[in-house]
This record gives sequence, structure tokens and C-alpha cells, in this order.
Amino acid sequence: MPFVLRLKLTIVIAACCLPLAGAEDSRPNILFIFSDDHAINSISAYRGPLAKVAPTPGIDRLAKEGAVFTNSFCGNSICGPSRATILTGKHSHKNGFMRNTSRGFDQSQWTVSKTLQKAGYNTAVIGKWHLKSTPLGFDYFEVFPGQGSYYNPVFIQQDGSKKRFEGYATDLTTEKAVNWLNSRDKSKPFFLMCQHKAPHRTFSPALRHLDDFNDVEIPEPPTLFDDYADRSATLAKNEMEIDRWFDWAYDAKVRKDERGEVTLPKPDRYGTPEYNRMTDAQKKIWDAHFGPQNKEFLHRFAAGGMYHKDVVRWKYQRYMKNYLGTVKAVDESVSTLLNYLDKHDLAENTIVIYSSDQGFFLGEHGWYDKRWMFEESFRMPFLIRWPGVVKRGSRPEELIQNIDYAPTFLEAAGLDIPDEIQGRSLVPVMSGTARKWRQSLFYTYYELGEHAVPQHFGVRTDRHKLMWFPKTREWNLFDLKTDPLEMKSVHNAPGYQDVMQSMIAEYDRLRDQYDAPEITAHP
Ligand code: SGN
Ligand code: CA
Repeated sequence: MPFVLRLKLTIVIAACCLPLAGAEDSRPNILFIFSDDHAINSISAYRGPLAKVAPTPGIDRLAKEGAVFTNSFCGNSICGPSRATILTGKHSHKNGFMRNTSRGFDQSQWTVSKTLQKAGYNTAVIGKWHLKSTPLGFDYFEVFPGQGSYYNPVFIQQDGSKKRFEGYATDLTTEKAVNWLNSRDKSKPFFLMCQHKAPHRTFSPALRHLDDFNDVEIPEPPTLFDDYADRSATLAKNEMEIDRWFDWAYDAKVRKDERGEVTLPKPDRYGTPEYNRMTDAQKKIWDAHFGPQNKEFLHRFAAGGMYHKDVVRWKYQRYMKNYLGTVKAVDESVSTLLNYLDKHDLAENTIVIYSSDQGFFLGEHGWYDKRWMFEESFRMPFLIRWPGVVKRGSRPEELIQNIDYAPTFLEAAGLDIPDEIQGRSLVPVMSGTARKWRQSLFYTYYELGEHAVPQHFGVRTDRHKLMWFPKTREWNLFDLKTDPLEMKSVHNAPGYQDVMQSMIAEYDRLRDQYDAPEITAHP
């Protein structure tokens, strides 16, 4: 049977089944596996520069059995806002959660979890939430307070109490997701958001993965030593460079009490909160890994044999090995959950998605962190398996955004999409029936200064990207075909004036379409 027919049939059956108590509900389950700050360059299904040294076989299984969306983006590259957009299908200015510092997410508004729950789905969210207010629209939740911790983390229980669990955050989140799958109401389809803390800063791997990259040299990005020329003056003012901002103890894991007489240059502001949370037995494993390597580094550094760039390179290797180490447990989580579906005969009727709240800089432009509209942080991974609807091994190229997730879930569940939703269901794209799709994406970043990233707004087509920096009143325009690394703005280049005018017009059209506030305006 053609998939469109099959889909329609599923929806009809679902609609018929809904009111009948006891009748089987055949609507698809939705398993949404989500992580925090996972850049596509560290997922091998995206075939990026790290695919060889750090493969992700668990996530790649989704690519083999489903689709990898190769042009998937967020609307505002920061955690809380991305999550609020996923729940509401709306850009930040419409759902009100514009910054991580925004007041608690307004739960009185429409959300996809409330709607699915009301329509008879058994719903749960486990792991990172980061929207401050108590989750609503979930039959079950167990979430981290704020950012959560990697080792022996605390989870907020449904009765509001806080409970500490011994173990590693990613493993515990997976375990709790599996426990919930076992104990859920099996007469209903489920919607489960399994949301990991990893690989967010402070990039702390499961202890079993600490040694995994010991003998590996991680390839450096070509822009590791970017000088920020030819772009907005705000770039050089960033506070997220591995060189000047990657903290020695906090990020690079060279603890103060390990250094003896050696003085390290700045930045050296923070301590090692994750280490302090460990049991003695856990610390022993940590020390066995980092201890000798730190000793060797400190010796070389003190002997004067390392020049400035050598130190940056050393920090980059240290950063990436830890970041990729945390990804390993996330990847194992995906495998565990897929195996669970197989074992319980759920794989055929469960939509599985892997995504992350935004991208991340893995040394590109010399950076860690995200926020900028540059490709590495603007892109979100999006892989989906849905047997019978999504073509196995497909790689759709349409421009998609996190506003599209909620309407996709609704269509999958056979529900109407309210007019107020700003995104579009991806079902026609993944089933190959979309006749007309969007040609451009709208971007907004409203935060006011963490990591010294300025507010900026913009539009991206498949070929060009326009950015507007209101504070410094600068435009930047990138030709992604001739300059994929975004090293030179061509907003003033004579050959680009027509493009510039049409991109400004497109930006204004999108501001109007999405009803964006004055703050995004330009003169
Ligand atoms: C914390 C991090 C930042 C990070 C933000 C936002 N510092 O403040 O480096 O950019 O979170 O991340 S840390 O010292 O607490 O690690 S987000 O994913 O939650 O948006
Ligand atoms: Ca994040």
C-alpha cells in the first residue's frame, strides 16, 4: 500500500479508535531522543570531519533505517528558547521564551505535549528540561534542575522533591526512560521526550569512556586560528575562544591542586564542580586518566617548550576528546532505546527522532559554545525513522527548523494543526509528497551578552546568509557556496549588491510573516 494511503488509513483508524474504550489505538508512538549542544560535525551520519575518528553507530542506525535531514536549523541558537519552540511550534518572540534568562516558560499557552496528552497519548519527559516552570502536559516527568550535573545528578521528582542518584547523567536518563516505557499505560500510544544533558559544557564523559581517545589525534578545523577579519567587529570581542576563554580547571580539567609550582595563563576562574560531586571510587578512575596526562603537559609547559599555538592545540585536543567522550554515552543511549523497541515489538509503529537543541562550535572560528548564526551553531541534527513513511537511507535537503517539530507530531497523531503554529509538518517532506517548501529561514538571537555574543538576526537561503547586528548597525552577508566557512562578509562587495537587496527584502518579508518585534528592525 502506498505510504500516503497507509498514513491516511492510520489516521482514520486512529480517529475511529479514540473514543472507544478498550479498542486498540494504532496511532504511532513518538520517541523523541534529544541532547544538548550536539553539533552535526560529531555525528558520523552527517559525514563531517570527525566521522572517522568518532563514529556514532547508534545514531547512524537511524540514518540507515530512516532519514537524515541535511539542512536542519534552529530559530534561536540557545537552549531554553529552542526547547520552547519545539513545544509550541513558534519562534521565540511568540512563545515568550526568548532568552535562557527569560522568566519561566508560560505553560498557559498551547503546547504539543498538552495536546497529545489530551488526545489520548501517554506522555513523559525525562532528563534536561531547562524551562524553569514545572513540566505540563506530561503524565510523567523526572527532570534535572536547571542544567543538571554529569556525575551523581539530582532529578526533580513529580512531587517536587529532589533526589540524587549515583551514576552518570546520560545512563540514568536512559534507564529512567526505559523504566517508564516498561511501566507506561500500554493501551495508549506514547510520546516520550528523552532529553540528555550531554554533550553540554563541562564536557564530562562517562568514566568508562575516558580512555577512548587516548591514542587518537583529532583533526583540527581549518578555522581554529580565525583572526575575525572581514566580518562584524563584534566577532573579535567574543568570550568563547578556546585560546582566551577555555578555563584551565573547569573546561580543560587541569585542577589547581595538580599543578605544583606551575602557573598557567588565564583564564583560570572556575573550579571543578563535577569532580567535587564524585565518590572516591569515581575520582580514582578520573585521576588515573587525567593525572598522568596533566603531569606530562605541565612538565612540557613549564620547560618552555610550548608556544602559544601549541597550547591552543593542546586545549583543542583536550576539549574534543572530552566532548566526543560524552557523545559516546549519548550514542549508546540511542542504541539501547532502539534495541528496546525491537525487543518489545514496537519498532514498526514508533517514530524515532534524534535531535539536539542547537549546534556547537568544535573549534571552528577558534570557538566552543553556540549562539551565533554561523553554520556550526545554527544547524541542529535531525534524524528520523518511521517505517512505512520515511524512506530508508534518505537524505532530504529541504530547509527545516525547530518550529516544524510540533506540527509534525500533530500530523503523525492525526490531529489538526492550529493556525497559530508557525512551523509546518515535515510529513510531506519525509514522505516525498511536498510540492512547495520554504526557501528561506528566519533567525533571531536575543540574549544580551553571555560569551559576549551580541544580539543578531537574519535570514538564510540555500545559498546566502544575511545577518543584522543592531547594536553596531552592521550587515554581514555570506555566500555559502564560495565561502562555506563564512570567513568574509560580502555585504559591501560590488558584485553582491543585487543579492544584498533581495536578501534584505526576504528578511523583511519573514519579519512580517512571523510578526517579529521591532528589535529585529533595521533602518
Ligand atoms: C551555561 C554555560 C555556558 C552556556 C550556557 C547556555 N556555562 O551558562 O557556557 O553557553 O550555559 O547553554 S557553564 O559554566 O554553566 O557551563 S544552554 O545549552 O543551556 O543554552
Ligand atoms: Ca544547549
